[in-house]
Amino acid sequence: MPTTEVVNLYGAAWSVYVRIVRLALEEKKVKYGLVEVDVFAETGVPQEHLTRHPFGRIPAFEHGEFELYETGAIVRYIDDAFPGCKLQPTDPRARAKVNQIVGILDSYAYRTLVWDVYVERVVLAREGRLADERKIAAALPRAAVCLSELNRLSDDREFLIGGDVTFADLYAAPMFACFMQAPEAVSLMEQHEKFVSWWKRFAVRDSMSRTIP
Ligand SMILES: N[C@@H](CCC(=O)N[C@@H](CS)C(=O)NCC(=O)O)C(=O)O
Repeated sequence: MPTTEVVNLYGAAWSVYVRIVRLALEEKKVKYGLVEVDVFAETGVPQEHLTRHPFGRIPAFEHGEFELYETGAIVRYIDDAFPGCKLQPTDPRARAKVNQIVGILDSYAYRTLVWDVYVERVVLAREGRLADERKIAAALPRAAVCLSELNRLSDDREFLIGGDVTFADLYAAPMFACFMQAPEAVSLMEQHEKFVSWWKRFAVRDSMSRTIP
């Protein structure tokens, strides 16, 4: 497979899922171009983007002629197709735990931490709009379960699972980069020492600095 073919990522720098893919590319040291797509444009999702991603989401990815969408498929392809560090452990139990954490982040944490807390509390305030306090209040107990499970499942080592960076870190970090800006995060996080230590280490990683929205 020609790894020298051009890699393009279609999306927006603010997007959590785009950042997950960018982190994978950065960690694997793959050169890529980020092509801005505004899926929230007043005129709707741009028509040419719907040919790449019929569901109108970001990111979409291409490597030469090869096209993909869905973050899980994209990061697995990047890990398999390019040389460099491996982003998935080979040990079956460690690999299963990475997949479990990714599943939790995808299915439960993203909507709760990013949309229901960060967007309501931080983004709307930035835009001078009022937060939906009921939505935030309803999200906090769900956020507490996410944090307690992520803390329980994570190892007390350099990364969430084991001594090497994995998809678990790459999925969690962009979500926590948002969530940690909400004042509510402070009290929720303080009970989860292992997870807080991980965040402090991972937040200052080079790949994180190079992908700041
Ligand atoms: N299942 C998709 C989810 C991607 C996703 O939800 N992306 C958000 C941005 S972070 C998006 O495109 N939102 C636009 C919308 O909801 O209309 C994936 O894994 O790639």
